[in-house]
Amino acid sequence: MARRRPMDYEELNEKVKKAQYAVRGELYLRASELQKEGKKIIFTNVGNPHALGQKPLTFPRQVVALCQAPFLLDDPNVGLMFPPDAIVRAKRYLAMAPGGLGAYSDARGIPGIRKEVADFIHKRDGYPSDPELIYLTDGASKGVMQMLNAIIRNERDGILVPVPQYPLYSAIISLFGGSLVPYYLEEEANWNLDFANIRQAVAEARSKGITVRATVIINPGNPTGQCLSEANIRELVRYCYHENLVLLADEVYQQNVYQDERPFISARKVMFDMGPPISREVQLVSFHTVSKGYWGECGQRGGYFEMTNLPPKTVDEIYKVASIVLSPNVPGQIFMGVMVNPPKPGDISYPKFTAESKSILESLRRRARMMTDGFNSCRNVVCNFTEGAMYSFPQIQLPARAIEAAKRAGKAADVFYCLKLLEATGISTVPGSGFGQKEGVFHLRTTILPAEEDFPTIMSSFKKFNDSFMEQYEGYSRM
Ligand code: DCS
Repeated sequence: MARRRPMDYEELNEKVKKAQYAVRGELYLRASELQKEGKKIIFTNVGNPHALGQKPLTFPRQVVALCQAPFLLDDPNVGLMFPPDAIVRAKRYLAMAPGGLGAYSDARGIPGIRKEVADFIHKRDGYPSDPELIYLTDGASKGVMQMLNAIIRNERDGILVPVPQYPLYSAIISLFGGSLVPYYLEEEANWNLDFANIRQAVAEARSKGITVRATVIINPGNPTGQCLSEANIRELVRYCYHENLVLLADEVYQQNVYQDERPFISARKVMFDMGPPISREVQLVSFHTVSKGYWGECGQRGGYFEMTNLPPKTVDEIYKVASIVLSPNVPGQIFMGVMVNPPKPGDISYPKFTAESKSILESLRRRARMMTDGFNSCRNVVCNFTEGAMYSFPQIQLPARAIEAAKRAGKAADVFYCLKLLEATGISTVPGSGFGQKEGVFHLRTTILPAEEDFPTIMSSFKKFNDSFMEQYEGYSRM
């Protein structure tokens, strides 16, 4: 028998094999196959706005284009192609980045851009922010990875994660060999935090010998789309204080808010508003990105995290680990700089920038509404309104016969439903089980990102499929 080699499947790191990431899982793979066979697929499995036709904002692309091709700045016609404020901004970034975009930057990111981020946070929250505690990253994902890497020591270290959750968290906790401690969000209360659930989750974990060290919040929520109230966040911060937990605040959807009662409020502002001792004690790391909002620049991989109340020696260790991979990508850093410091009133590019961003955000708001209403008009489907983020997460109430049919097919019931939906309509979604859901309750996640003009067709094709699926399995059950 041939000997096993180190990278044969059987010999791989078990943690790698165990990690799961449903956003690009079975449904996505099947959708890709069908696409190769020539079927038209609507990829609503990933929050990837440009892939579904969203146009990039003009100003940041102009700035980055000039930084990428600095020889254009010496062209006598540059003023015919680029507005003067983009030219000024590109020159400023180039002056901040010795060697330009082709050189590694500091592992924490370009200091001048970290200062822009600190100014943005100060203005947003009303409390000054220190650029030394802000690290730029290749998207928020890398920041989350760095933090969980620093926190998780062994399998007894637990991280409280909301369920349903964005599977980045479960996957990374698996990769680093920690324990995920799930706390359920309350679907009937529009996916709000329920502290009885949190306390129970922590007590249960502790009884198994797990040290709960951190809690994650995703606000606005993915996949659940809720915007947390200030009171809810305050209670969570207080809980972190009492239970000695690091708070990891995933706030990548802070621009994506589609209701007016609860505007976005950062965990950091809530914590500082609470005053000492909490504001000086609770260790908080907040994450942001250029991938979401009305930017949607997912492929540029720009992000940052800000650390609050982490001691200098810890910050140094995180710097050291960031240094091992040298530097976050530099164009992504420039996108972040422009995102936190966009054109201001009076700038030449301001009217265009505002018109473009407003139009994207208003359309997302309309799409959030159309999608929720569309789902709620379907048989056996109930859906909370997408208050924020980019997703709709309807509950699909599957008849017993459908659940049995899924079992016979060797599939989880929601996977079975989503596969049938894909085959019938070309709509590629993610089954709720990829995010976690209560036993016996089924969901799917779709983005609200398809082009607005395609919505009526998509929703009616969904309804047609769903209602006849329900008809088939309910009718069958009456036989
Ligand atoms: N945090 C949350 C809550 C996210 O939804 C995502 C991306 C990220 C972090 C990481 O984004 P970046 O690394 O690009 O900054 N969301 C994925 C999703 O659910 N669909 O598409 C991407």
